Amino acid sequence: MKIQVATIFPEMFSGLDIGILGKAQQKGLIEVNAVNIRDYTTDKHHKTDDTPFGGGAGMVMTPQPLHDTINALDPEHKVRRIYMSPKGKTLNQSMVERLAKEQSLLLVCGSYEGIDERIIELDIDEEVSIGDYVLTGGELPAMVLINAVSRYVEGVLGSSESTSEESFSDGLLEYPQYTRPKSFCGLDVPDVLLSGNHKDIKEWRYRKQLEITKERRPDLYYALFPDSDPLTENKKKGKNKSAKKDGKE
Ligand code: 4GM
Repeated sequence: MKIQVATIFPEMFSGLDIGILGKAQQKGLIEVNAVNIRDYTTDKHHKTDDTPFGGGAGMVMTPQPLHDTINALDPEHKVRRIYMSPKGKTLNQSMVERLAKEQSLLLVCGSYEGIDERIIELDIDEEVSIGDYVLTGGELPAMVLINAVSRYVEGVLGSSESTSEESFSDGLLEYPQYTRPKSFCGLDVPDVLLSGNHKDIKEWRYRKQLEITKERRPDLYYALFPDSDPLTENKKKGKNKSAKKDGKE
C-alpha cells in the first residue's frame, strides 16, 4: 500500500522507519512518502497560512500550496484523499479495515486552526478524526491512521500477531493476558490458564471479555446484546430493535 502525506512537518514521519512498520517499508509492503506543502508555495516568503476572514483566533492554511501539493501527488484523483480533522468521522476498527483495502491513500495534515474550507470542497474525499481532542496538527492523527491501517496489509504482521483475535474483532474488549512467572509480587496466574483444559480456558476468557466490556464499554456491550445479557441470562421480551450489532459502519 502506498501512503502519501501532505504536511508542513515531513520530518515527523521518519519515526515510521522503525519497528514493525520500518520492516514493512523495507519489505516494500507499505510505502510512506511525506511531502512538504511549503515546497509548493509560490510567494517569496514561502507562507502556508494567513489570518481568518471574519476575524478570530489563530491562522488558517491558505488554499494554493495545499491545492498544488494534493494535485501534484494525485493529478488524476485516483487516490482516496483523507483530511485529518477533529470534525471528521471518528476512526474505528471497521473504518481501518475499509481503508486498508485501498491501493493508495493521500493524507492531508492541517495545522493552526485548520485549512481553508474550499480545499475540503475541491480536493478532499473524507474527513477523519482520531478522537475528540485537538492537537497542534494533523501529523500525529495521520501516523495513527497509517499505523492502524498498515497492520491489515498482507504480510505486515507476523503469524503470532494476527488481527483476528484482538480487541474489537468480535465487538468485545480483550481478555486479560498472563505470562511467566506463575506468581509475581504475591499475585498468581488464574488456575484455569495452567489447567491445560482448552474448553475451560476458552469459556473463562469469553466470560472475562464480557465482564470487562460490560464494565468499561457498556456502549459496545449493549450494541452487541440489545435484548439479552449473556452475563445474567436475562432476556427482554416483546422488543424487536434493529440495533447495529457489530459496530460496523
Ligand atoms: C483544527 C482544525 C486532527 C486543528 C483542523 C487534527 C486533532 C485531530 C487541526 C485541523 C488536529 C483529530 C489540526 N487535531 N482529533 N489538529 O483527529 O486539522
